[in-house]
Amino acid sequence: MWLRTFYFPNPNPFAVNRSDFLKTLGLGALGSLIGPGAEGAVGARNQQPVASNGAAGARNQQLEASNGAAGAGALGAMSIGTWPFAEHTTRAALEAMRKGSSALDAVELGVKICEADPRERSVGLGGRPDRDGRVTLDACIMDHLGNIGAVAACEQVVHVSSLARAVMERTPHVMLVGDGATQFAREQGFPLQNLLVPESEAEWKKWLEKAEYKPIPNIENHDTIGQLTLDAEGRLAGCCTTSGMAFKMHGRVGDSPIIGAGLYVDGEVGAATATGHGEEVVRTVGSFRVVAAMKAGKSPQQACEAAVREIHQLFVRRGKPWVDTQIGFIAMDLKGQVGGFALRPGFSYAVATAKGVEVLPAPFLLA
Ligand code: SD4
Repeated sequence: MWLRTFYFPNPNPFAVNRSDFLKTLGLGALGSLIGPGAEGAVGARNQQPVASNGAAGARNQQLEASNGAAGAGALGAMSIGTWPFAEHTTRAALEAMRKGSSALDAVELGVKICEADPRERSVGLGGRPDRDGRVTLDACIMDHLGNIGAVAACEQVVHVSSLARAVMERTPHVMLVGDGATQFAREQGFPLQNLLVPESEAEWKKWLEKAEYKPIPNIENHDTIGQLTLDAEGRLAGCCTTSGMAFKMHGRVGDSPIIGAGLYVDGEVGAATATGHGEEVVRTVGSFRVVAAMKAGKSPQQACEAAVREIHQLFVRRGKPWVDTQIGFIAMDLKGQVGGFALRPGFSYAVATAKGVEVLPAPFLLA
């Protein structure tokens, strides 16, 4: 529920930017049918961020210092993941790595916990459906050697993270989508099942009463899980898995299964993953941007912040509203330093090291 506020501080967010949002989705004509948004007001709000930067900077430094202290370069294996639910998934990944699992096995094991939990309504089983009532999942996985696999708009498969890994390891391709992904799952012996739980179906039916033709970027209680692992041998891996935006258009794919956008791993530098408004993360190749900044010398914390700032600058340059959107990144480097940063307040991430597991609030750019 808090995310509703997080993403939609305006009690009537659609009045602000519906036409812009639809234009973003290439639905400008529909946007004009619905009516223009209050772009003028949005433009004014775009001027606002500078005021809050100082505060975010201060918070950043604090967080970086504490993460530096907790940094596990010297502590062996570690894992970080988006949102508080990653407390469990990172702990599980860490325990697996302590028992000898590779970073890749551990990250898959971790996110699968979330995918299997029907109470998590934005990932795997129980994920919210699209506007047609179909649950379609997106996922990708990447290891320290640049091996990648992804599935998008995939139905009937709970563990799309494992399916993405199967694409990586058992096909000559890097991504399968829609029916092709489900067909591959069937061929590989993945169980197929209905992913729509009664709670999500009820929400969808409620949504249908108005059926506002606008994917809502997060009415979720929590969100996409992006998780990163570093094993004791210094191997990095990452996985990102989601049901995407609730009530999206059927066939819509966000950033989460797109390597470079929702996830990127450079085995010689570090790794990053994203959550939030996927269209904006795809537009800016967000996770690659974070890793590239680390490669250029920034710490994970600085790199996440730099990426968010650049993305925000692009909103401003395009004259697009940012007030109703959210983007968050987390990152980890080979030394075990971690970072997280978001466009708006409310994002948090879990860090599991030999010292324990903690959920950290991410600093943000705009209050
Ligand atoms: C998407 N990035 O599909 C995902 C979902 C998400 O906050 O993280 N929403 O756009």
